[in-house]
Amino acid sequence: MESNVRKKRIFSGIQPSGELTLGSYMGAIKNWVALQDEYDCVYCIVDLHAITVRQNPADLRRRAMEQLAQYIACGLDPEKSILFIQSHVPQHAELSWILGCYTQFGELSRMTQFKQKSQQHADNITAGLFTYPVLMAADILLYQADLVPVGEDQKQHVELCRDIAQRFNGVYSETFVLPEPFIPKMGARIMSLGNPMNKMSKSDPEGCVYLLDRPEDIRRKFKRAVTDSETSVRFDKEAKPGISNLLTIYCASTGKTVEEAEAEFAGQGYGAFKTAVGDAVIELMRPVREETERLLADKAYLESVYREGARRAQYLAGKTLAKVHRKVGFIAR
Ligand code: ATP
Ligand code: LTN
Repeated sequence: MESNVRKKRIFSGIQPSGELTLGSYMGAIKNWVALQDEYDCVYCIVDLHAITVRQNPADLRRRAMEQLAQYIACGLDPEKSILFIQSHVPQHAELSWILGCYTQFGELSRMTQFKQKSQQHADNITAGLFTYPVLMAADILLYQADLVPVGEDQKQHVELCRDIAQRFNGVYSETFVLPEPFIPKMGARIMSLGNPMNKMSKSDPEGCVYLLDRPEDIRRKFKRAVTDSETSVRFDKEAKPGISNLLTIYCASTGKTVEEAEAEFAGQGYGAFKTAVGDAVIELMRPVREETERLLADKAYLESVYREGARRAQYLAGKTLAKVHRKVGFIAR
């Protein structure tokens, strides 16, 4: 009765398509760390996904390594969780092909991220960009994940994954666990500092804070953050998107509630508030940056982590893929 005793499984991943940001930290990684003790966690660096838009090979390689160091520096523990690089586990691409044959063209056409990215990269709308969510479904289903901790923007993809799994199970009997998105209450959607109507994203250097930014850069970015023409620090997403975003960041950094933060800055004006938010983020990120730098100097250790991670991931992924081959009607190897 293995299924009754096993801890629930978590899977999540981030593309090494840019430097990690405060958005990816607060929307995803922070949660990943908190879940490590209670769940059986598998965390991936999804480099196959990254090449759905053009990447410079040297940058991609460097960023994948940096991302692994950052995962560990943020508190992911390779002794507790499986940390690995997607292209090291061939079962992801293999299952992705099979699942693509159980996914409708219409479903993929409706994906918001595809619509956005195909506008951003209008000269290079590849089949890979279109089938991106199928590969993501393969990531999740290979590990029979129960929960997928992600930011709000990835909810639609996890729901599609669930639909594909349900369809496959319906045709061939129970094969995949149906996963659910797990979205944080505070920090699900961190907005750009330059334009609080847009999501904070890696590809917008001034609007976003990178985990490896120096304190002086962080301070400058918060000083320049777009606010509004009032003076009161009050949470109101519609009327005050900039201030509300800063409050979200402040609370997610300090653990304070919105009410506590509003009271703290009552009557103080925006200048003092922005400085305090910047300082809170600087203190939050300082140990992460220092530990990342230390780890990057120890390549042998990082290599041992991703090798061991790939070995453990392949074992789990291989079991699911064999089951899928059997169900679909392939001859056993
Ligand atoms: P890109 O700009 O290349 O699309 P990104 O910065 O939007 O990348 P990823 O790094 O691919 O996002 O996202 C990693 C994880 O962090 C995902 O789970 C995503 O939901 C979450 N995330 C990313 N940006 C934010 C944000 N601004 N607020 C909350 N969560 C976010
Ligand atoms: N699509 C996600 C990254 C991603 C992912 C996954 C997240 C790829 N595979 C599996 C959770 C589970 C993104 O763009 N942030």
